[in-house]
Amino acid sequence: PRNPARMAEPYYITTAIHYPNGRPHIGHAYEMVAADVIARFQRQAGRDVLFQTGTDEHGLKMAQAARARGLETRAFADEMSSHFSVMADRFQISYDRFIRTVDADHYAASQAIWQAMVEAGDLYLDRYEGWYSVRDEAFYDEKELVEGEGGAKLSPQGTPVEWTAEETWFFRLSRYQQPLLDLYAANPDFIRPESRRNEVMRFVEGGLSDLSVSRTSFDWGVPVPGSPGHVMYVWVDALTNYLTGTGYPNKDAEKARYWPADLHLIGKDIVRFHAVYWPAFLMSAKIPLPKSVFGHGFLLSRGEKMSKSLGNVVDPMELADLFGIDALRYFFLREVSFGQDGSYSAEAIVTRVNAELANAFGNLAQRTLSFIVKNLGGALPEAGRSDPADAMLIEEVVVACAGLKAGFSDLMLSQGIESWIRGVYACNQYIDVQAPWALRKTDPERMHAVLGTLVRAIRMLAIAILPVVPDGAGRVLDLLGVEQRDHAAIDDDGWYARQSEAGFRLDTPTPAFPRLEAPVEAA
Ligand code: ME8
Repeated sequence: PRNPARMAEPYYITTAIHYPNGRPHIGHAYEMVAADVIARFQRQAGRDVLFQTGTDEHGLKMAQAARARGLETRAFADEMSSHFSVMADRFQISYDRFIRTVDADHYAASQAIWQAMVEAGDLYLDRYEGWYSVRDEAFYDEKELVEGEGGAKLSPQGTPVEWTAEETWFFRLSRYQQPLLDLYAANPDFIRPESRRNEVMRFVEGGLSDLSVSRTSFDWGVPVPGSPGHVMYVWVDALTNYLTGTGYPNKDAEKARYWPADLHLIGKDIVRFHAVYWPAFLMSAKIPLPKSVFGHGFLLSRGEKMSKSLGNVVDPMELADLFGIDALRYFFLREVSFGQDGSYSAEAIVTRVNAELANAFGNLAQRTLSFIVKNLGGALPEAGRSDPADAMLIEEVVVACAGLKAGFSDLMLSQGIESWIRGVYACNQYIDVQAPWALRKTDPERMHAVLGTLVRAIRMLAIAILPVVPDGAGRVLDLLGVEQRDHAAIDDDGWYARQSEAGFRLDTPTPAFPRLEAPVEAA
């Protein structure tokens, strides 16, 4: 049987897999939401999407966090990972797989890529002596370290480092300097945004040392095949999660067609791992490279980096209780220019969401639909005497939705939404100028045309914004009786005729985007 989804072009998108050494924070929610919006948008555009997110559960950081709580590491990982999957579900993240690095198929994939790197002659045993940051799970060169208070040595990320000396396997990263530089030169979009690309190129141009890729001082990790006492360096197995999701090493796996990934969406602090180590591992293992890596910015609470020590971590689940999911999703993508850092506060969320979602779009839908229910008994207005203003509005809305599409295709998410909101504002201007309520007695024929135009515009705008606010936009489409299969069809105007012919009637609407109240204690 022909399955249409199988014929569509695959699109594989991943988030970073998150360390569940603590509860999820707003940065984790932000990353998942951004990836989810892109995944939903690509599905709507007809791509056959595979979307993976999950948790990164090995490494010293996890082992230490478990020990600090007096728990067995696996039990701790099970419990903490579930907070991330619960959060993903709460935020309407439409992932196809929530991967855990303790999953059996992930062990198989990690050991297979290891074996392939052995076969390439890229792994050798030696003694590692150098600096390690447990917080970053990263090795640093002496020359990269910075001085902290009291002369303490810190990583460039400002985290403590400790001297480590042990026998480990090394990966011949030094071999890949030129191939990596060639990769960046040939594929300007491999690393985005531009600022991150420049950073990575400078780092690689500065020379690459071989990388320590196994540990012997603890055992919480994927065992190195044929090398008792060694577990893989957590980043080797973590990065491999992207391959695990496509059934690697089984080339005939159901999901093998999704590799290479189209987009690894990650934060700016881990671009080096994804744009240097990962392509080098893959080149060594003779596996095709992902098409692009995008390093998004950080979400900061009133401009400060969130951290447990600063005591300003805000639980995303609490924010969800306060504001609702659509509001947070909209705020994250609208407020922050994607790729740059952004700041959030309760006031900023309330202001943005009320102005654009509740007042501009929500109210447009609410007043138009309730007017139709009250004055036309809910029947979709039949064509009335049209006016050039009607065609002009539809044109403005078409352009606004096309702008969203162009922005989203290019990962310019906030610019895409900005284009969309211009279409909403155009509708509000139109409704004020045309004043359908005044036409009710004086010119009902013209009133019909105005309401009909608005219904068409609202349908298009709701479809366009669906990837961002699936609940509210879905509710508007439900009210209009737009079926699921038409949720991708922005310019299908046959819909309107079909609905009218079928005698469809609107029900009394309730607001799809409620106004928010500023919470006192969260300010
Ligand atoms: O780095 N704002 O996990 P992680 C936005 N396990 N994004 C943020 C953020 C913030 N304030 N804080 C963190 C890891 N992030 C590894 C990844 S991938 C094979 C392994 C982002 O839990 C961060 O940049 O520390 C990263 O992309 C993700 O959250 C998980 O961070």
